[in-house]
Amino acid sequence: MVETPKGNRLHIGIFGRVNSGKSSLLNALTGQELAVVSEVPGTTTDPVKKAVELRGIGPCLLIDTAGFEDEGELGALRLDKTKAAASEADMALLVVSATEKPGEDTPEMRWLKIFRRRSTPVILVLSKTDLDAPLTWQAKSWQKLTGLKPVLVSAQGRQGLGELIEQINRLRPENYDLEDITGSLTKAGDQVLLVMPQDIEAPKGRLILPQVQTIRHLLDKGCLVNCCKTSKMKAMLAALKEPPALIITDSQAFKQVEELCPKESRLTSFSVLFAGLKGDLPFFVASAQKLSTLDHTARILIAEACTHQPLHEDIGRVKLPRLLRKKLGEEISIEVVGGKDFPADLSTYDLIIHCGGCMFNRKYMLSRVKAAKEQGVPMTNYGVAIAALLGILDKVSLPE
Ligand SMILES: Nc1nc2c(ncn2[C@@H]2O[C@H](COP(=O)(O)OP(=O)(O)OP(=O)(O)O)[C@@H](O)[C@H]2O)c(=O)[nH]1
Ligand SMILES: [Mg+2]
Repeated sequence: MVETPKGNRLHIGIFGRVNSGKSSLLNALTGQELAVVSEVPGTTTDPVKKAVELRGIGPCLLIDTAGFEDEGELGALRLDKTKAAASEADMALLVVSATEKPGEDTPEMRWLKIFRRRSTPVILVLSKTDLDAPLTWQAKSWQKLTGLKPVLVSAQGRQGLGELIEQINRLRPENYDLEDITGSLTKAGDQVLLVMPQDIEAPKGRLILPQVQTIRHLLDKGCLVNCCKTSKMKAMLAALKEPPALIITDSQAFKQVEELCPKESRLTSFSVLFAGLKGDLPFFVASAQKLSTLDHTARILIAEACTHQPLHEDIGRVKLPRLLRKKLGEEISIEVVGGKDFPADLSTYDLIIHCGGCMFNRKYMLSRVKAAKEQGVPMTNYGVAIAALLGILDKVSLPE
């Protein structure tokens, strides 16, 4: 039997305070006593990784971690390992015991921010629900604080595990392996250069998912793939015999890369390519071009799939409004909606800007596109709108 390579397994990290029931959850999910459980806080010291085939999920790698809030020098070392596990996780189960009080100033809230910064999907698990605790109130309080509806689980009573598996399936990052990410922009044998700034947002020791998926896609397509950081682009171009057919970079590095881009090469960005995977790219681009016709009287709807609490430098609530106000004027009207709250009447808006929709499937995104089209309202998405606001959209090559 050929083993599923580790890299192709869904990496599910289990995080939470010491003694919150993380190891017990791993055992309950697998139905085996794989991790040591005890009432002594700090039982798990190093991340425990188990490659398992979970019923209803498929091949995954479960990562049990040392709890947060560990004291002492050893604690700092453990914390580093937990952080490394966090950057490896495709999704995170954030476990909070029903015996703990919800609150803004809790380790869970701090870790949630870390996961969100990395765009890691999080499932909040309220554990030990067999114990005497005001569960309904607890669940509501956590939901209010995090925007996430907790899944109620008792590892001991084996309750709530089915619901948890359902949530994992609903939130698991979509596998784009079969999608033609670069579409008409590449063909077998083409030389493609990826210029990838590795900034502080990039997880330590890893590439972010869109970069990994793009590389895999190009390899499968039979392209000749080269990668470098922005600072090495000049040296890379000099080392190549011919200019690459396509150069792909990040929106933030676009201007710099464009200056060095040979005239024979086409240029595009990761966010625009991924914008095209979910949604209607030609419509999104045409709609974003409307930005140049709007002024200070504009009414803009920003729609987010997630219902999470606004974070500092959140794209939908901070970055995008800032760019929009800078371009159109401080007094423009911006309305932000989250989750499934999408107004039925869109006719009062001049433009809709939707998030990438990683929480929605393509079908659902397209139903919103259809509603916008039917009401004659332009709709674009974050990646395309940002490219337009930065003045680079007309320089981006688009796949057909
Ligand atoms: N009643 C009840 N107790 C539980 C449940 N899950 C875990 N416990 C108990 O909680 C204690 C801690 O459980 P662990 O699974 O070791 O917790 P952990 O989060 O891995 O702890 P550390 O590794 O120390 O960070 C143990 O005494 C478990 O028996 C549950 O569903 N119900
Ligand atoms: Mg443990």
